[in-house]
Amino acid sequence: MILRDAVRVLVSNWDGAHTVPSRRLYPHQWSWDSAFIAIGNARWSPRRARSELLSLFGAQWADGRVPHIVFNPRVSAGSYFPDQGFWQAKAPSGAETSGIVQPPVHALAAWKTHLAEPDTAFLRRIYPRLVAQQEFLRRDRRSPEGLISVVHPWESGMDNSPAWDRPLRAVRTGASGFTRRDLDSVSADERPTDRDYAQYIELATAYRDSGYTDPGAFEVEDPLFNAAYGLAESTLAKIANTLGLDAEPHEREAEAITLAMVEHLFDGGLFQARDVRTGELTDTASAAGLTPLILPGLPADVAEVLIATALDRFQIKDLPLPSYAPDTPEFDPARYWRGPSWINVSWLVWQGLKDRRPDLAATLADSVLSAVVKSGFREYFDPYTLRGHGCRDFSWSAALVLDMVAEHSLHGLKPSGREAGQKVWSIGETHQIGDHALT
Ligand code: 2M8
Repeated sequence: MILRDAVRVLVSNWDGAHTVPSRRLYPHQWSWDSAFIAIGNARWSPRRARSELLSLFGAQWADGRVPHIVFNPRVSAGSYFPDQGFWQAKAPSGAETSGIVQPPVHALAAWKTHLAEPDTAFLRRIYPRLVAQQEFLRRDRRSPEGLISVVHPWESGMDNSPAWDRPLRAVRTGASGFTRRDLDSVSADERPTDRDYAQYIELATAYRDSGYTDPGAFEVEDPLFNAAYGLAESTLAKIANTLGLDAEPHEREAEAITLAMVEHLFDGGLFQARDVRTGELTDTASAAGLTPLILPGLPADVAEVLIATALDRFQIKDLPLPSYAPDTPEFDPARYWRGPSWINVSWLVWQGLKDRRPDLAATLADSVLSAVVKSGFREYFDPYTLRGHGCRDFSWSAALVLDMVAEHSLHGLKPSGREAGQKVWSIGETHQIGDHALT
């Protein structure tokens, strides 16, 4: 049964206070993974969801940044590259961390955790930390246009997306003398190339050597990152209201970033990334460009255009959202962020469709669940064959499936039965696992 299997993955990847994305490939704590994992854990163990978020924010830096990796000192250095020796960074708590960030989807995770089991003490504890996370981005990363930039492809979360090919042309490929560990467990044709890695290390080294202050040769405004930032502000408004605090500054900020995104990034039927160094839009077709659908204040006409693009270029009636449009020469159905379907990006778009087009949201959820039924909780999937790629037992795949199933039962949707003889998910079946009943 899919719900039990999802919980089994999360339990076996649990490390006492947080969850690793994958035992072998990613044996530490990752920032946006923990947010997605908390969203899933909230469905069966809100206690674990709170712990996931609080442990991550325990490694927050004094400047408010939430590092993209918090290293587990009990895991041998060298089991992941680049390790703590490379980053040379420490949080005030003493935790060894990286020095870059990831999309700020954590306010949403905190809010969903609270909704699953109301806990104002938890909200009170995490709210100032979530605010500091946003303040870091405003202070260090905001352009005159009002948009937030990322200074490394790893910060976008969609590491080797074709959207970064052009901005990366400005980056040297000189870094050498390092050993990749990802290829120990995943085949090279499903991962970034050695050239990509040389550039990642070049950029991370320059940023580290500047004391994590100066953006190097890569500085882009990514639509997914900015949408997450905007959604965080709308969510902080809800949290502030619940705590009896002033919500208005958050509402204003959410509105401002939404307008700035529409004005500067919306082009050609979807949101583009903008290269801050050249001022040019990337003119690409990443699924990141559909994620602004999660912004509650997105103008209805813009949302309609995005939905038309999702139907036409990303074929969401038939496929579990590809990470890059299949009608492009760059599309690769098996290589990492260059085309395969990823459950977190599909989940974000699904969130954005739920109120606007519940029929399409249901279809998308159905495709995602079909991929999991066929191939298990893999890291990513060929959108056409649903074959699984990357690592197995991947935490956010399990977590977000739990969330999708739980919400769908609320909509009273029926299992599709697309896989002959196999239930895609069962509605009305209840399992008592952890603190909560899974329905
Ligand atoms: C992937 O990124 C890491 C670097 O941060 C890697 O390739 O080693 C990405 O998919 C990223 O979005 C994700 O957070 C991370 C852990 O799952 O893996």
